[in-house]
Amino acid sequence: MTLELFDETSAEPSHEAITLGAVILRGFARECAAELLRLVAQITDDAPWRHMRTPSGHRMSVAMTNCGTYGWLSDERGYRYADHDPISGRPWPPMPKGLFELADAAATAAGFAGFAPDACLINRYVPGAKVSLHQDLDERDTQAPIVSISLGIPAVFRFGGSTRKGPTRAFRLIHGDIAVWGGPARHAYHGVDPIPEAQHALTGGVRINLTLRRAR
Ligand code: MD3
Ligand code: FE
Repeated sequence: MTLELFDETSAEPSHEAITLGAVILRGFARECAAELLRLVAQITDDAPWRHMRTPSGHRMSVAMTNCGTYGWLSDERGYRYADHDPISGRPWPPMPKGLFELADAAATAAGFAGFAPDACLINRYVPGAKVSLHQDLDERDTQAPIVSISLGIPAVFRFGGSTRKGPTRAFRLIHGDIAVWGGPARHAYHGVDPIPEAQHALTGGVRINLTLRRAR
């Protein structure tokens, strides 16, 4: 395992290549982070945080919601995208234009011009919450990348290969980082280690991650 070390106070945005098709754009969302958190608060007024259940019945430690035309769901029927929030019966809140444009700009900076996300899964982590190693396989468009925006307290993100076993590399994702995952990295196994206790001026003791996707 390698833990990528860097200076958290570094002001300079930078590109950090992970593997072919994957890059971390350090600080790409730092300046608009407060605005993004306001947008998340508006979204969760309409489509509140909820802990979904895995198809096997386990409650996920991460709370989730969505915005965009499609939202990702997990329940006893499996994993899928749906155009309505099953709690309210209404369409998911629309994807804010600024969020769409930020994701498109990040994708372009990573070499994926023309990204047009139609779904945004929003994850909320409290200390101890985690996401086990998994692949993102529910999106129909496998050419499009996934753009991930990290806000609030840090996480250790784990990146593996095309099988669940085998080595993983760990990367620390902090407030304002954007990661783009496409091409050969698109179907790699990945996860998030249990989040350590921390405080952030804008989010308190939580981490928010937004993943923008082309679902259909
Ligand atoms: C690498 N979220 O929502 S974001 C997920 O931090 C998810 O909340 C994590 O995994 C989080 O599915 C990780 C980074 C990420 C997202 C999708 C990927 C990395 C990826 C898809 C393929 C490869
Ligand atoms: Fe994922």
